[in-house]
Amino acid sequence: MKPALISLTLALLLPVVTTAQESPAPASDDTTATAVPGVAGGHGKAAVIAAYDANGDGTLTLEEYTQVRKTRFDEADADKDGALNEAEYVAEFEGRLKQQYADQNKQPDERYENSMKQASVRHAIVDRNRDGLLSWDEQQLVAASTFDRLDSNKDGVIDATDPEPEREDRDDTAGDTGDTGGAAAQPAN
Ligand SMILES: [Ca+2]
Ligand SMILES: [Ca+2]
Ligand SMILES: [Ca+2]
Repeated sequence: MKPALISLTLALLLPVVTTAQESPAPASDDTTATAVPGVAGGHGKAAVIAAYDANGDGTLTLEEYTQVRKTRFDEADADKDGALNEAEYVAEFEGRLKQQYADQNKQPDERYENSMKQASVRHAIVDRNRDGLLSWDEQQLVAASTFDRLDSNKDGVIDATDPEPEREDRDDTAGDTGDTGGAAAQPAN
């Protein structure tokens, strides 16, 4: 069983179910732990392309990335106030995590619980102005750094010609906010 393929397939099948950054974020935690040879990390470049490449040409533009994320953001915004509170953010994340576990015929385990805790931590991190709400502008800040990191040859698009970034771990959502996210993303096991 190849977690990378599974997460890719999942991402392709459920492109619009996610939101805030990060669709591939949860998958990554899992695939990272189970060691995926080809796709280091899981929410690395390939997973992100698979999740956001709207027209399926293998090239992810910033426009596509933004458009898909906006759709997901709006879907997660349950009370339609234009921002994601922690509950909305975590609920969206859990939806993806559950789907991922179901796809792999797994039951929620310790890693699941850790991932959920991380989601709450991430919300606090990406909420730059600490008003308890992840605004679209704040979301865009995170996304911009993620896109820039994955566009490692800096030609404005993410595709097969971009060398895989060296540090692609878990900062899909947390971005440059290393410390907290990093610690949380390294479960005891
Ligand atoms: Ca909201
Ligand atoms: Ca905020
Ligand atoms: Ca590129």
